[in-house]
Amino acid sequence: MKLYGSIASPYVARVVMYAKIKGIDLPAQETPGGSLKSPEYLKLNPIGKVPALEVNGQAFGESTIICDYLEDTQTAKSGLPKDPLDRARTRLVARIVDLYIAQQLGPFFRNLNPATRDAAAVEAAGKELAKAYGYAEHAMGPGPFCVGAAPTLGDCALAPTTVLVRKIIAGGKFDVADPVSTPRLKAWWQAVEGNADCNGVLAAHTAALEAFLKTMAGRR
Ligand SMILES: N[C@@H](CCC(=O)N[C@@H](CS)C(=O)NCC(=O)O)C(=O)O
Repeated sequence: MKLYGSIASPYVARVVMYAKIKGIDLPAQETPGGSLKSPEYLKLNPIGKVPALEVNGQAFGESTIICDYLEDTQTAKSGLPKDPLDRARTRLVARIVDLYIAQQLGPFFRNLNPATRDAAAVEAAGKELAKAYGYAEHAMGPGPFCVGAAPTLGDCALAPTTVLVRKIIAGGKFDVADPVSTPRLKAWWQAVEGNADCNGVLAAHTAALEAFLKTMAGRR
């Protein structure tokens, strides 16, 4: 099994963390051909995004589908809660990250430069982002993790994306409040940071993200 992509990506970090909580070491590696759009990589994953997982010469993308595959094939330790309702909750948190939180990040990335910023677009995205974190909190079960006393899929989706939101969006560049501000989300974050499987992946994700941002700043 080969996982392609950079750990700087929150989607790649999701899969690496999910593997970790299942007791599997699945480090991310460079895409074949050295880029997301190389012919070698596009042959494996025509979507041209990371992550992708290669298994016996066949590959497929989409972080949550890769997590599902790991769940189906690596059965020694589950990355999902036992109770069906709790499973629904943790999957819903991951879906909210993809459909409602991630969707609000574009306007911020497109408006990093204060001189050319579309203030209205950024303000609207900030409001929607705060609402989306509210949806995630509402989907959570009893804590301290997204659902229960151990990290599951929802944590693996929400935590790396939250690192990105805090570093790039709520870290002072924009007038956006830290999304980790309610008692439930603060307790959740503390649990994730205090968990050995999660925090190693988050540290690697944060370091890679910082290096990526430095490179981008150098190019501007
Ligand atoms: N829905 C996808 C999203 C993956 C994604 O957007 N990855 C970004 C990196 S953070 C990417 O590859 N972007 C390159 C591009 O869009 O060209 C997943 O869950 O895997």
